[in-house]
Amino acid sequence: MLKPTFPFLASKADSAACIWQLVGLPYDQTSSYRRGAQFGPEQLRLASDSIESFSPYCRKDLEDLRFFDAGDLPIAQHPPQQAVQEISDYYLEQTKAGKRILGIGGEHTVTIGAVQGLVQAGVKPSVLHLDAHFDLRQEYTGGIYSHASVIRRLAELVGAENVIQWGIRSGERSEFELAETQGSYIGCDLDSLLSAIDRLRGKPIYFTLDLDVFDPAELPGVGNPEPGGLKFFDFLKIAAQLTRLDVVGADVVELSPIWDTTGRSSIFAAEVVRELLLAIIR
Ligand SMILES: [Mn+2]
Repeated sequence: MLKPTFPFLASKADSAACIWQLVGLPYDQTSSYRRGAQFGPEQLRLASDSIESFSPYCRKDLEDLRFFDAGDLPIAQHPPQQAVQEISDYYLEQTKAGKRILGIGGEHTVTIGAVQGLVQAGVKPSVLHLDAHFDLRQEYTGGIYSHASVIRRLAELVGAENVIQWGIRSGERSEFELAETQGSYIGCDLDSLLSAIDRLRGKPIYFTLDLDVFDPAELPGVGNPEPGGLKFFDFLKIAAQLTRLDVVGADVVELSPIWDTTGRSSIFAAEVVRELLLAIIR
């Protein structure tokens, strides 16, 4: 594990007492259009220094939560299968020890390792997936471990009936057809997501948030921006609803800070992580 130079805002040093940990997953070897997601964890941590630990929205403070920043898994240079395996091994070990992880990407491929580790540890979560893209390809650019085939792999791990996809507004015809056949896609309407979350109460949930689900007018620093999309204030409504769920793992992926010279995407992502931590940590 590579220790972070700048730990995420308000994370505690007393790691043994924390159930939740932040883990950086700096990986972008399968990025298909614009590389740069491997710099996401570092820039998100740096940006966290510029925001408050107190949320004016839910009126809770990160200072009151127990979590720590475990640093980065050293996977940046690995081929995809090896990166997925090392992430999976780490999640397996931590889950067996009763720990829960919020992963910071890195491209979306990292989520395969995260959920694989949970499943191998005996936790079979339902997956809640927010993204501009389906990521349902069988394989992409020559491999089955790709950020364009993540959800296809997750459906194999937990069952397609346990996957919910929201916010998608780009994909091949075959991906739309598969999503409709397996019933995973619930559209882009906020109310449909809020009621779907309500139906997930009582189950273990893995929440995976591809930042390109947001409108690139608000968050341009992603590898594959897609016009339209989620607004920050609507995300706050989603976060408020997530407080009702038993989230056993989560990730925030695809921040690619080099594509936003203003730096606002990293700050945006840091606030998303703050609101997420405040929603899911008990
Ligand atoms: Mn995406």
